Amino acid sequence: MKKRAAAKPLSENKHLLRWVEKMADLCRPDSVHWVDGSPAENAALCAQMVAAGTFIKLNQKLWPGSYYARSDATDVARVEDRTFICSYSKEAAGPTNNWVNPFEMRKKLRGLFAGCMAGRTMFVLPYSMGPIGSPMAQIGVQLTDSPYVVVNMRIMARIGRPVFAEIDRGEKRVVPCMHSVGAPLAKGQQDVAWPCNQDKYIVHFPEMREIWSYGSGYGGNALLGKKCFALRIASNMARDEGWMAEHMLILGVEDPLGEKTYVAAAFPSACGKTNFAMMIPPAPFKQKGWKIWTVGDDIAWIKPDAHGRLHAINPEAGFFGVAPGTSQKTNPNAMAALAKNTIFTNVALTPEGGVWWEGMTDAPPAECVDWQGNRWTPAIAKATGAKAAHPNARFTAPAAQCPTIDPAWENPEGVPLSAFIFGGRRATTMPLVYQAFNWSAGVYTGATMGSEMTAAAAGTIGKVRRDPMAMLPFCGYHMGDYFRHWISMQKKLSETPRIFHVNWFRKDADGKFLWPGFSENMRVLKWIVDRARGRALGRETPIGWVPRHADLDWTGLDFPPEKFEALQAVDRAAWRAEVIGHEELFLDLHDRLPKELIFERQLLICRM
Ligand code: TSX
Ligand code: MN
Repeated sequence: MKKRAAAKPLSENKHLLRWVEKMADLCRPDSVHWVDGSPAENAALCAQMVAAGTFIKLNQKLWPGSYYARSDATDVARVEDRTFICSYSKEAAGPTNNWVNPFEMRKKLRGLFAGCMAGRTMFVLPYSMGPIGSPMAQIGVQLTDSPYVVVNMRIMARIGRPVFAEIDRGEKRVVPCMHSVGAPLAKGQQDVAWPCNQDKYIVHFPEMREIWSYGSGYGGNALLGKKCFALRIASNMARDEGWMAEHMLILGVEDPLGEKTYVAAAFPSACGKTNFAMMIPPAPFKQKGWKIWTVGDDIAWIKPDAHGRLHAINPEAGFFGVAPGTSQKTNPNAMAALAKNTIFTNVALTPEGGVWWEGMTDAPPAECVDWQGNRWTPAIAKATGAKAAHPNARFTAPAAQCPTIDPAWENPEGVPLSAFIFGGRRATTMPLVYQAFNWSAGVYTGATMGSEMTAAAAGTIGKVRRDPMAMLPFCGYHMGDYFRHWISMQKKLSETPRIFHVNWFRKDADGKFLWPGFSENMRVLKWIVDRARGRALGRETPIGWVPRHADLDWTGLDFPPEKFEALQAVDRAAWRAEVIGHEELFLDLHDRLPKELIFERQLLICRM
């Protein structure tokens, strides 16, 4: 066997040392690098990637500390059809996950990983999801042959020496994560800017708490702490241990008395989750003393405390946000967060060495280089429809740089949750806001949520795609068991958070949005926190409690009662079709659906 360059381990943990040795023997990298997480190490990795053509250093006057990357054109998003939950039994994974027998999958992976890191460095990347030392934090070690992954994970998680120290304390189980871009280099072979493999496998072994990812260097496929660990593996841990791993933003609402109310919210993609997490109240609300604080924009780990109140942490340390559509108008706080020390992937590069994406400014630049390296001008875009940035282009930005980051965002005990908000993008049927009658009705609301397809395949426009709790691609086990776990959480709680459903996207008969959204959502959020604190009125409808026009604060916005009635209307004919849609979802999950949800559906039908 070829001799590997000697590496100085940064941990004394025997299991870790033995595993690294075993995996290096399998993957056969040229060298092994234990990641210390230092600024010097990060600078060296970035410089190495600039030399290799993976990174372009941006104009440091415009974008200090920031870099630009273009991925392979075939490696631009998560690959759901190549994502596998390899539990011992197929039934445990459920009908909405891809399942392969774990013994067969291990055999397959051993073949794929044999020699897969030839010509490359294997990084030993320790990371903590959640503040290091927090009782709610979890630890992983990712072995990866991608320096791009290391520098992104440095922003998205806590990495390096302090995590090795935590591992050596030996109090927490470590989740082993294998990752390779699947592009070994023969002796003397020239590397490409974005190595990857057309064959991709994103594999989870839920009982073993283990992740294997092959063939992709992009986002959720490769930054294994995020979707793979913090949602798919953590959802299994959470079910077994009595907590919750949710695809939710967390924000704090500060009222004029200085009291803070925290809420967690789940939305399907393309609903503006990051915008909502960093929302700025309208001017009259600001003047009165209302303020929104950001805890997280994507994932919440939620656990009952000793008094039976739910507390949440953001397991991440950064934002891996969709760039297109992000602007000073839609999200000034995100723009401030990404102004420095940020990695941009698949956006456009301007002649001054800056970045641009669709929706960033009102006027596009006169010319730039698009995400595939081609010259792009507004005229070319008009003629060919070419986008400067890929629609899934991303920024990787430190959460600490967000101007509204909550002072308690790294609180080891988390923040107390008073409400859950579910939402969807719905042109009809769903009112701006309603409050579920109780916990199980609220779980039903989350279980049946979804978005209407916009520009999807022909014939599907307007059809609702159900995405329960926004967890369909992220729950690492049977969705029916997941609903049961939600229902059962109530038994652990002295007080359940109130549950709401919102829809910023209802349209009038002419197809125009009825609600201005963005900052104006503060009016809805105020009603939500006032309801959660028992200080706002509502009206009972068949679907839940809704505000009357007079129950919202309209200072500074002309929104007539008639328009509000249209926005809040509960149309019985539309809801009849809606509950039939719920039944379709339930049929797929029937064998493991908790009876509470069947009963909730019956009650809803009876009330209508
Ligand atoms: O993020 C959005 N939010 C949440 C903000 C806190 N978006 C963007 C979604 C795409 C990712 C929204 N789009 C929101 C919203 O509340 N609402 C809408 C729909 C909308 C778009 C444009 C207008 C109004 C509504 N323009 C005018 O009224 C002028
Ligand atoms: Mn997400």
